[in-house]
Amino acid sequence: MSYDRSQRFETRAIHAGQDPDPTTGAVITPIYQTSTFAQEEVGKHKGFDYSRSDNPTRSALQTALASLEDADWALAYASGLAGTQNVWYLLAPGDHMILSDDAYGGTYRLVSKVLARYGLEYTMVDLTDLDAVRAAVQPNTKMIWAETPTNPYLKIVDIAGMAEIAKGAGARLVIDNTFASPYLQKPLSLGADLVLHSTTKYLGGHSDVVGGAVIGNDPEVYDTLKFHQNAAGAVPAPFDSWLVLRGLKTLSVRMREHNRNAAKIVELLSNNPAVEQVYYPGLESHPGHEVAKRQMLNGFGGMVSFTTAGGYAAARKFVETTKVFTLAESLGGIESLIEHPGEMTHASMAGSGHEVADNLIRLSVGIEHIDDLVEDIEQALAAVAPAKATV
Ligand code: P1T
Repeated sequence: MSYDRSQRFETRAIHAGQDPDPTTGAVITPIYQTSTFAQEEVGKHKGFDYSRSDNPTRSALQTALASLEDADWALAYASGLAGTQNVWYLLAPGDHMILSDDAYGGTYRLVSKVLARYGLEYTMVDLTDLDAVRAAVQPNTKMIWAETPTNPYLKIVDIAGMAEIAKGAGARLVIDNTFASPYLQKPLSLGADLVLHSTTKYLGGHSDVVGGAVIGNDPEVYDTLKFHQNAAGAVPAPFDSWLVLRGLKTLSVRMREHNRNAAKIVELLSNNPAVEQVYYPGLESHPGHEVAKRQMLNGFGGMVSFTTAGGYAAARKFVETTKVFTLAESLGGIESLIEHPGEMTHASMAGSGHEVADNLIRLSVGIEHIDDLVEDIEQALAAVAPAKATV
C-alpha cells in the first residue's frame, strides 16, 4: 500500500492508490466488477484471484484511506459495523473491553447482544474522565474503544491521554474517527493503535453507500484482520468501493463547508429560548473544547446536538417540522439531516442505563446554502417556541 508521503492531504485524497489504470490509461479508477480473476497456471496470477480476498477497486480505496490517516495500511469493509466486528475478533473469550457510555447505538448493540454471548466482557465508562477509565482497567482489559466526538452527545475524548492509559494496561486503543474524519483528526499520530470509520458518513459523503474501514500500522494486526475478513467475507462491492473513492476526493472541501455551516447553526441555536442546551465541541463552553482544539486540527465538524426546552413533545415536533433538514438516520452527507436519537439511532441503548435524553435532537449539518439552513431551523424553532408569559 505505497503512496507518496510527501504529498499533502488534498492531493493524496485524489491520487493515492489512484494512478491512471495501467491497462487502459483510464484516469479514474475503474470499477472492477468481477468476482474472479484468470490464472495463467495454478496459483500464478496478476495479484488478484477472487474478489472476497481482494479486488483492484477495493485495493485502490484501501491505499487512499491509509494515506489519509498517514497509515501503513487500511482494510475496507461492507459497513462500519462489519469493520467493528472484525476488530473485535482480535479479542478472545474472557477478554475485557472498555467503551464509552456514549456511543453509536449499533456499536453498543453489537457488543451487548452479540459479542457478550461469546464471552467478551465490557464496561461502559465516561471516557472524558481519565481517572474513571484508569479505575475501569482490569487485568484482562485488552481494548479501549472510543468515538471522539461521540455519537450523539459530541463528547471529546483525549486521544493522547487515552493512549497512555491503554499502553500502561497492555490494551489496544481503537478510535472511531467517523464524526471527525481524517481531515479534522489523525488518531494514529496521537498514539491510537487502530482507527475505525463508517465510510457511509463523511468519507463517502453523499449518502449513497454503506461501508467501513479499519486503518493502522501494525503488520501483524493487518494479517489477523485480513485473515478474518477473508474467512468471514464482510467485504465491500467494487461499485461501493468506487463510490467511497469518489467521495474521498472532495473530503477536504466538504469538511470546510460542514464546519462553516455547523458553526452558524450552533450560533443560532445557542441564543434561542426553545433550546435547552447545545452540544458542539467548537463552543468555548463545551467541557471538551480545549482538548478538541488540540486534537481537531481543521475545525470541529458538522455534527450538532441540542435539547429542546419543551421536552419530548417539542423535540418530536421539531424533527418533523424541518424541511431542508430531512428526518433520517445517518450523517456526514452533503445534505442536512435531522433525527431523534432516543427513538432512532440510539433506540438500542434502551435498558443499558445510558439511554439518551428524550428531548435530544441530532443534526448533521450539510453543505447547502447557509441561509436556507438558517431559515429552516428558524421556522422549526418558532413552531416549538415556549408560550410567552402573560401578565
Ligand atoms: O452504519 P455503519 O456503516 O455500519 O456504521 C456504524 C457506525 C459506526 N460508528 C459510528 C460513530 C456511527 O455513527 C455509525 C453509524 N451511525 C449511524 C447510522 C447514525 O445515524 O448515527
